[in-house]
Amino acid sequence: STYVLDLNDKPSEKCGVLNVTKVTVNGKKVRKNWTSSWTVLQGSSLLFAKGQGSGTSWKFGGNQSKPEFTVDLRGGSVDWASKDKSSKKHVIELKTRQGTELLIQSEIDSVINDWYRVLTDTISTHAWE
Ligand code: I3S
Repeated sequence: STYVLDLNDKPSEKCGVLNVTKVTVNGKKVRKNWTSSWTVLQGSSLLFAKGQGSGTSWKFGGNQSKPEFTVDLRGGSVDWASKDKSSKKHVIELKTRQGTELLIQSEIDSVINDWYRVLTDTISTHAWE
């Protein structure tokens, strides 16, 4: 059969390992705690699970597979973090409508650039929900 690859298609699912810390929860500043997280985008939800390295066998829904936390991207914003937010490079600042702010980071440019694009697209796709 024939496969057609639509290059304009926006992915609604993506996963990978990112370094993540919360900086604000429900509008309250919290102490940073960077952890490596298995990160899954499903529609307009972004799920984080505590990293088991880059374990590809890690699955949500299974026994030890509870997401650590989930954020709703609808009505949120994404931007590159300014230098005062972190000394790390390639840091994205993600703000939710619920008043949670996260920093997400990867040492690998291409990885963080892909996430930046996908998160930006997701937020604009779901802007009016
Ligand atoms: O923005 P901060 O407070 O300089 O963030 C750093 C601290 O959270 C530090 O932990 P403690 O000060 O709680 O021990 C972390 O180890 C650093 O990674 C944080 O800064 P970066 O610049 O890496 O985001």
